[in-house]
Amino acid sequence: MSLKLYSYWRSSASYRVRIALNLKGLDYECIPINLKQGDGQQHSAQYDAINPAHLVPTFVDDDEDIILNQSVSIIEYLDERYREPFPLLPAHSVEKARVRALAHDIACDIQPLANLRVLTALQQRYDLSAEQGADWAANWISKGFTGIERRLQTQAGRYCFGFDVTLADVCLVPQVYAANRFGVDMAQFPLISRIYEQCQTLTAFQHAQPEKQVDCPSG
Ligand SMILES: N[C@@H](CCC(=O)N[C@@H](CS)C(=O)NCC(=O)O)C(=O)O
Repeated sequence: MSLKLYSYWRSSASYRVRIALNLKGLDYECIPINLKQGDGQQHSAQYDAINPAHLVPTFVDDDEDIILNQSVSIIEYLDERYREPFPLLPAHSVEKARVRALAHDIACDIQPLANLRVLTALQQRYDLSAEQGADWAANWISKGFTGIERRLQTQAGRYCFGFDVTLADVCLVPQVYAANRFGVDMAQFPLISRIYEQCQTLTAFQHAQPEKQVDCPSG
């Protein structure tokens, strides 16, 4: 198979790309990178050769000799390459910028604060407990979701933007998964919760769920 995704079942950034690959109807090989095994397989010499940032996901297209990191860039690449019938970014420049902004609210301003290496550093350098680490993550997710919930009040339809799935929904769903994991009270965010539930009715989102992945311990 020419398309490969180096992924970790519980990684929200990997989850975004899995959803996009499914929405585009693309068959791909999932290569698990266990972030928790030993010192973390993301730091192995083998993985370093394809992703020196030591983060998942990494997308590989052997036929095209392409190796890409950064989930949002990977999704935008897939969307340009396989645009129809379900484009993930609107054609209009202002709408496109709004969709990207919401995606970046999540991918740039929320997720990095609750990443594994950040939580590990807080625990190792500053002696935080696992519970305090989860509280830190929940705090930043809640703050980010508060702004997103307000923004959605003026622009949401069935999904984040109107009635078509966009890059924003593809980023939102994995972040809600992480929010639940860290104990965020999602009752504070009814619109986000409704869009999350709506997306979960689609098979592309269902098949990308962490629990459905080959490397999920209980999967
Ligand atoms: N901005 C990157 C974030 C990638 C990222 O943070 N991946 C996490 C999992 S969601 C990771 O690999 N963490 C490993 C670590 O922190 O050591 C993207 O969107 O691809």
